[in-house]
Amino acid sequence: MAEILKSACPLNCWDSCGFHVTVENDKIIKVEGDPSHPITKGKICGRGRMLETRTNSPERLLHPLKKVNGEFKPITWNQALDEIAFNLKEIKDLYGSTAVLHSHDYANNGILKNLDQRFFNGYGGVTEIYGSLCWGAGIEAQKWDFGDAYGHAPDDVLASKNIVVWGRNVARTNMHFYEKLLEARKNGANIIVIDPLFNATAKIADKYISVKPGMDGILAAGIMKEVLRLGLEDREFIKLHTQGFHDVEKLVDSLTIEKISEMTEVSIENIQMLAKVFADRPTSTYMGLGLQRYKNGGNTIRLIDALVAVSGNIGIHGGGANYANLQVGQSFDIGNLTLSGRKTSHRQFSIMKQAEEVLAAVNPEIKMIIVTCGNPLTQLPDSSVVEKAFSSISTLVVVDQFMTDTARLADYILPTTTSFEEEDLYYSSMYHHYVNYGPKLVPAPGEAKSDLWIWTQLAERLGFGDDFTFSRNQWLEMTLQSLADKGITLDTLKERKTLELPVKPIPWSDFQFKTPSGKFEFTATYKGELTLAVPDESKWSNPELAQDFPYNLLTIHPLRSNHSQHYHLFPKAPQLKVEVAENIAADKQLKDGDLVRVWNKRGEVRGSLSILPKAHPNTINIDEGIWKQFGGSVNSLTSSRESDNGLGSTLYDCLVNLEKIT
Ligand SMILES: Nc1nc2c(c(=O)[nH]1)N[C@H]1C(S)=C(S)[C@@H](COP(=O)(O)OP(=O)(O)OC[C@H]3O[C@@H](n4cnc5c(=O)[nH]c(N)nc54)[C@H](O)[C@@H]3O)O[C@H]1N2
Ligand SMILES: Nc1nc2c(c(=O)[nH]1)N[C@H]1C(S)=C(S)[C@@H](COP(=O)(O)OP(=O)(O)OC[C@H]3O[C@@H](n4cnc5c(=O)[nH]c(N)nc54)[C@H](O)[C@@H]3O)O[C@H]1N2
Ligand code: SF4
Ligand SMILES: [Mo]
Repeated sequence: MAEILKSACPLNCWDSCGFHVTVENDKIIKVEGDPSHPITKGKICGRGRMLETRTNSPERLLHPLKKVNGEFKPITWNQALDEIAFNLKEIKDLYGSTAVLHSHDYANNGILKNLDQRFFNGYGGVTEIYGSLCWGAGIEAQKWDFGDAYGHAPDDVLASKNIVVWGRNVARTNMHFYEKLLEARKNGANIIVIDPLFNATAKIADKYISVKPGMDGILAAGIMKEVLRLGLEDREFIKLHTQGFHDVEKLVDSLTIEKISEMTEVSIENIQMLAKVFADRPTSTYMGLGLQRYKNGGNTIRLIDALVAVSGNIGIHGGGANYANLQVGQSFDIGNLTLSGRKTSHRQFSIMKQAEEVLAAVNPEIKMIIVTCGNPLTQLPDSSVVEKAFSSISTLVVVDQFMTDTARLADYILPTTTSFEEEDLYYSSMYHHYVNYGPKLVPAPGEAKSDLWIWTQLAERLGFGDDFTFSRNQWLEMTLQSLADKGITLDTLKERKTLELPVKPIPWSDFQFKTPSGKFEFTATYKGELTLAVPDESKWSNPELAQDFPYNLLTIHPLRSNHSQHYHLFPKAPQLKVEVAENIAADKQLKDGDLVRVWNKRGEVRGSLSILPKAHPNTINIDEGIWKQFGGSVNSLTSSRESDNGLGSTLYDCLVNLEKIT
């Protein structure tokens, strides 16, 4: 008989939805929204619903595989684990444990997914990756300004007079915030969207501002310049709670408003309009992650933070420089899980440049890469180098559910469970502050095993099995330890399925910042002043490059797939679509459906053209995540450079050219 059971979405997404899952005869039948979830209220997206297909797909990996003479052969778990453990032991003895690279991303938000780190720490400490393709530049920027990256509780936006959505593709990537925007609009809030693409969120805005990609920091400086010229700044907040304001005044004096308008390709009237919007408090700012994936990404977020501060919108109801909400993740005792004290060796590669680092590594060279919760071949920048690096090392182990582009390169593939086949807790530090419980609902197909089971087995073979002798219940209790006195225990969570975490709904309302000075730092204590930096690939920084490659390439997140996770499950095979601004199509006399080639010095892709109405001139978009077999990866075009503060990617800082092919 069919049963409807509660669960939660594991996908790396802003929304962290609650699910109602229909289960019949140990099989997932349907995934829907849980109407009783306090934030997501029964609505979920197609990616969530398709977790049914992901779980039941006949393409699931069912047995451990080993590549022998270029072909994958099924082997037993014992053989796979014995051989990998033997390899790990030998590598550690001969070269040291940092000859192993753990390459990962965050494809699954489950708390127990962190136990991979416990394994690698117990092993002695491997080469780890630092930084983030996703939000790294902006997180670091907010740490310099505020001391941490905290956002307002979802309902607080209903108190805003004005809402500025700055480079966040809300309708596509953050559907429950979109619902809130509709509610706020009904209440009379004024919504402004700043984005180079006229996306679905722009359609519901009162005003859409089209900006040249990568120029938002300069735009924020221009708005501040106007705020100051008109005397609309919040003098009291600046005087009592900030440090380095004088540097801001100097900075905005260094460019004329005409120059700012020329660089940002935003009219002076619109810059003046935005100054009045920010001064008309409370104005909330909701930044996306797309806008900081540039060389100048850290400065971009810092300049927007500065604008929010100068206009007096910090720490107030209906305000905020909302980017992420790290308070959520900080609620848990993740350190209890990872046991970083166990490691005795240590080396780090940046996530962006891991492929180059692998190729260049000495003392020790990389002898083995273990990939978890990531698909580096499609998701890391500059894929041709990634392919070279991941093909060059003697042992590549990939833990995944499907034969991805990365898995194809592996020497061993270990088949893992989907979220409905194991128990875990899910949360996201991107938007709301509720933790969700996800029980095991169905048995895993074939011989698929959870990531945790794999670490436990390997730890046993390597002699630190005692670190893993805990039940799921015990692991989850360990993670929730610090929350017990707030009434959040595993038992209550199992019973209620979702619980609100004790985080501040309006961060910084006490004006006690976590910076060294305790103030909001326009000039960061250790890190220096704001600068009016531009992207690496632009006519302002590299005119010759811009002559040969005149178009900005964005590779934003796809509507129907979470990165690379859903494309192969579409009923109709996806195609690579090259979306171009109207002026490009007009200049090159192209029409919808034309076959085009997009290239730069790093690589090329081919696809069919689609004209994007109202996109910023000279802008192209190709959605990311597309597998090789469907025309990908768009990352053959992107650069592995790091952002200004070293911790973010420059995925959208990318100039290309385009031509029609037959
Ligand atoms: N459907 C779907 N939803 C997702 C995901 C997915 O893969 N698919 N992934 C999830 C994850 S991991 C993340 S990180 C989030 C990301 O969520 P978002 O930040 O919303 O999405 P991105 O695709 O990273 O960024 C895209 C937005 O930034 C704009 N943009 C790009 N460059 C600039 C710029 O220079 N200035 C300005 N002002 N805007 C710019 C783009 O035009 C686009 O509207 O989405 C999550 N949700
Ligand atoms: N050009 C371009 N590139 C981008 C981006 C962009 O905007 N443009 N966005 C970047 C961003 S924001 C992000 S967050 C990254 C995401 O990059 P990734 O996290 O690498 O991408 P995903 O496709 O979500 O997932 C990777 C793999 O994890 C597997 N997986 C899912 N669940 C599990 C599990 O429980 N265990 C294990 N072992 N594996 C699992 C999936 O099957 C999939 O093959 O991509 C980045 N890359
Ligand atoms: S992908 Fe995001 S919006 Fe979709 S169901 Fe999962 S958490 Fe919700
Ligand atoms: Mo992301």
